[in-house]
Amino acid sequence: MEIKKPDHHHLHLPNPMTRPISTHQSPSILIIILLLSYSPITTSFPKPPPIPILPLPTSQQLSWQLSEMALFLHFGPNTFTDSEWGSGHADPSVFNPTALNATQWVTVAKENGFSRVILTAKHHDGFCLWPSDYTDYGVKSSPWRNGGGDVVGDLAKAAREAGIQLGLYLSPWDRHEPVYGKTLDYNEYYMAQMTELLTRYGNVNEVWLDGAKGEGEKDMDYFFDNWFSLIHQLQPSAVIFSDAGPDVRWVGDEAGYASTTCWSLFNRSNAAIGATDPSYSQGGDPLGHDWVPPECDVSIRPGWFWHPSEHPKSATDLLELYYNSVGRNCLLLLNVPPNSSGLISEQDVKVLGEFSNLKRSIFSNNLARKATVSASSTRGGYNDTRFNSRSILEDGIFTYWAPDKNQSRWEIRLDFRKTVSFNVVQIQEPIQMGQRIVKFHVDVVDEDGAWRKVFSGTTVGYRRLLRFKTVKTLGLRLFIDKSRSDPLVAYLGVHIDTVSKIRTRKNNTSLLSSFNNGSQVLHHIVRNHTRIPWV
Ligand code: FUL
Repeated sequence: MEIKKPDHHHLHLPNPMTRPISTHQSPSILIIILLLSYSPITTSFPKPPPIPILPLPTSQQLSWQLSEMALFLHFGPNTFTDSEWGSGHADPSVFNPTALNATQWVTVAKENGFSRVILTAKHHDGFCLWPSDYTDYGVKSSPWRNGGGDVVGDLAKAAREAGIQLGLYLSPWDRHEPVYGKTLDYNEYYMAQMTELLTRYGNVNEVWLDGAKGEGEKDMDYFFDNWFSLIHQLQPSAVIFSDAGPDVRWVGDEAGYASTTCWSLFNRSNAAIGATDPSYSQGGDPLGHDWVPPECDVSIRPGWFWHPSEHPKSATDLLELYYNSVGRNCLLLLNVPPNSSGLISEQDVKVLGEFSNLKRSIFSNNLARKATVSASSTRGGYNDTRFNSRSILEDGIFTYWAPDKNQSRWEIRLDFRKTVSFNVVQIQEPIQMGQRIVKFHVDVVDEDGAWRKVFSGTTVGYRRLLRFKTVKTLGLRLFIDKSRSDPLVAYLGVHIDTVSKIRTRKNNTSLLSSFNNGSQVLHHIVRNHTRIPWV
């Protein structure tokens, strides 16, 4: 272990590696120390930070990942016709929300920790929630505000005022537009609409595309590369989401679950919109050359659109989703569909409030803050506060522990000094330096002083949340067993969760809670002619 300052000397834990420095050093050692202290070399430069390991996130991808949770808003004629995939022939007169208030949507997002809202500006039915110049099929033909309303405009304004980021979903599949199926004409139409959305409403931080298309639909090509260039030109701070990136990838299911091994590394050349192997998307690729992190889209209700007969999941279900998405290196995109009056239903608001209270009660208290922290080594030496192991107690990813080079052991240790109980550990990597950790494990010390493994895991990435049966212990150690390069740890959290039901899953290194309300999960999704079983 590194040499500690006096107040850190008193480790209470069994530590075979610690050899305290004796005050009765041999005379020759004392002479060397004296000589060194009179050395004529007076300038010493700090050790530079380690080299980041490629591939790396762009600033847009970093800002996306830091936003952690986004609220998805599916809204349109389907909300009024009790349907999911509108035919594209619903009369625009059906669209008539009596109390639409985008400020309410944004407030619900903000109060519950969602820093981004993403609206279906156009879903598969082709109905435009903004007054597009290129079609009459949209709000301008509806009775809502006598055809003078603009849902995208209202949301953009409310989001800007609240400091919430905005994302827009423009469905490629369009069941209304007559030129759909004529490749050149439809691509021109689509890009003209995209231009309207990206030039009229200020900053747009995410553009959401998907490959969904019904059976037997007209065949045509989408000019994705043209679309991507246009989006990046018009909105340089936006990330583009699709099955295949380029900036953010679909996680491979619509149940809100990522794989326990989850890399932001990915090979875009192995993926195609509408035809990516979901298992590839779920885990990412440890050998991937591109940084394309995963986003988990899932609905709070059984459907994506609001239906009078459906109800939201419970707060503990949402907590479960959080563990299995944000807690596995993903962004959680939770769909909370406004109802036919144009508001997020009271039921959903209540559940979201309960969920954020649960989350706060678990994660606002980090027991590690009361512990003495030490590490197997520190880059630049113990006194280099930039890489010191105590950095893991600071929130965020921009301060981190870094070990010395060429170490055979990478370990961070917490000495709690008195017995504590916990069942959740969270770990964060400074992903701006690349995703590094391949394998790790966590030990705690038993009453008889022996170390016992409570968890072994694979990837970490931006955030990894681990649950296990409650342990009572004086100490914890995190071992990085395998890493793509020297491992870096930005945060280590130790928490107690009294809500989740913990159970052990066979053939899985992780211990998971059960998903309480399976009936509310979408068991199948249909994506570009493929039925993908729920995972
Ligand atoms: C899918 C669509 O088909 C669903 O209707 C929904 O919008 C979901 C988020 O994406 O591909």
